[in-house]
Amino acid sequence: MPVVSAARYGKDNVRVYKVHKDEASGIHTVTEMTVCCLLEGAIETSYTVADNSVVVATDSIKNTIYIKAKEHPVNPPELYASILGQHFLDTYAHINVANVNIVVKRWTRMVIDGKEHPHSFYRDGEETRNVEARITRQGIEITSGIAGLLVLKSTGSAFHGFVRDEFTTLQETWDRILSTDVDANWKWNTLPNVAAVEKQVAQFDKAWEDARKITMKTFAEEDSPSVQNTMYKMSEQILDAAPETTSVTYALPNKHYFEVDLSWHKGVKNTGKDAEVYAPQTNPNGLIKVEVSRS
Ligand code: AZA
Repeated sequence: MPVVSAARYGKDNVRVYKVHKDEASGIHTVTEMTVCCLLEGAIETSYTVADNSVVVATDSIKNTIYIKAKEHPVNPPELYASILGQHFLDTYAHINVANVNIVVKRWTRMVIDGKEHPHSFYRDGEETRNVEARITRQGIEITSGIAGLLVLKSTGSAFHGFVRDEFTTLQETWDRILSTDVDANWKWNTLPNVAAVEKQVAQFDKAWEDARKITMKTFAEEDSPSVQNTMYKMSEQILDAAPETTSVTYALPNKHYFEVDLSWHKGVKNTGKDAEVYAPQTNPNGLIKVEVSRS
């Protein structure tokens, strides 16, 4: 007879907004996030024999997401994810794992006439701050990350010395456009419980800020010999900046910008050192991934 070898279920795409209103100053702080919470445990019978007595309804999981957001801080998202997941383990003996994923959108405070506005914000890009937490009775595994940070540099990138074979048409280049959509993640040492997560809250925000800075500074300042080498240098620095992490991953699409030969029009020069007008490519794109761990 077939067996259920893996199963998880829950609510995905739960959108949550929370405002903190500081009474004294009148300053509001807002957070908007999308939460996915999937449970694992002794739930096989719900699949095999329609035993719903082991099922916490996904609607209840959604409600729990709202209530826990009301009762507890939602920042940093690593802490909120841990608190939410721990609730299910504390409440249900047959639930062994809560997988909580959070995607936080940007709401950046407006600066009006040089002053930070107390309650107005704008979306400065599609970049998100992400958390994937796996909460178990043995410990809490957390991976934090950045996704959707679109960057481009108009020079300071090269790619040469690569394999040439019968299928190679790509020319070597010592000066090219480099653009990518940054997806970077850093995995934390497993923490024993929510109290340990709470103790290290400052590190989560610091690592996120450091990872953003390292990614952008390295991207901007380095003369990149390849995406591979650049992402390795970024990973090394994040491991240094966040000693409680075990590994860093990057996934970087290489978003190509092709030169356009315009010589057909009155001999216009638009290639090599004369290139100014390019054709941005939607697809295909290179995709370069790495995981860098402490040796
Ligand atoms: N890495 C790069 O940085 N650029 C490339 C590659 C690669 O592997 N392949 N084509 N262009």
